[in-house]
Amino acid sequence: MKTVVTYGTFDLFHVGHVRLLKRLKSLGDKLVVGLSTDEFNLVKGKKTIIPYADRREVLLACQYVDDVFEENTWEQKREDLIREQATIFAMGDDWAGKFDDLQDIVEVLYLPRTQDISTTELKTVINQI
Ligand code: C2G
Repeated sequence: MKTVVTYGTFDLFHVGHVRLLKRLKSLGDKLVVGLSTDEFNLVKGKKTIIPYADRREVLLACQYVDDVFEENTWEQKREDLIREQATIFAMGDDWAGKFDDLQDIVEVLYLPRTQDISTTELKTVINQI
C-alpha cells in the first residue's frame, strides 16, 4: 500500500485543488489529506469562508481522496506521516523546499500549481459581485 499525504485548507474548492488531488492520487494507492481547521487557518493568517466540517465533506466526496484528518499545527506533519505510514508527502510548488526536512522519513514532492485560479482570487471576484 503506497500512501500519499498532503495538507491544505481547500477553501472554496476549485479546479486547482481537484487537479492537484488527481495528480497526487496517481502517485500511489491511497491519498490522505491533512485539512487545516478553521482555528489553524487563523494561525496561517487566513480566514476560511467554508467551515471545516463542510470542507471535510467536500474532500471526502472527491473521488481522489481516501481519508481526511485535522491539521491543527505546523509541527504535526512528522507524527502524521509516521501514523499514516506515508510513502510520499507532496504539496503544490508554492511550498517548494519548505518541507525538505521530512525527507528522512518520506519522499517529498512539490507539484506545479494550476495557474490562474486560487481561493484568494475567488474571494476577490465574489466581493465584486
Ligand atoms: N493548489 C494548486 N493550484 C492552485 C491552488 C492551490 O495546486 N491553483 C495547491 C496548493 O499548492 C496546496 C493545495 O492545493 O498544495 C491546497 O491549497 P491551499 O488550500 O491554499 O493550502 P495552503 O493554505 O497552502 O495550506 O501545512 C500546509 C498548509 O496547510 C497548506
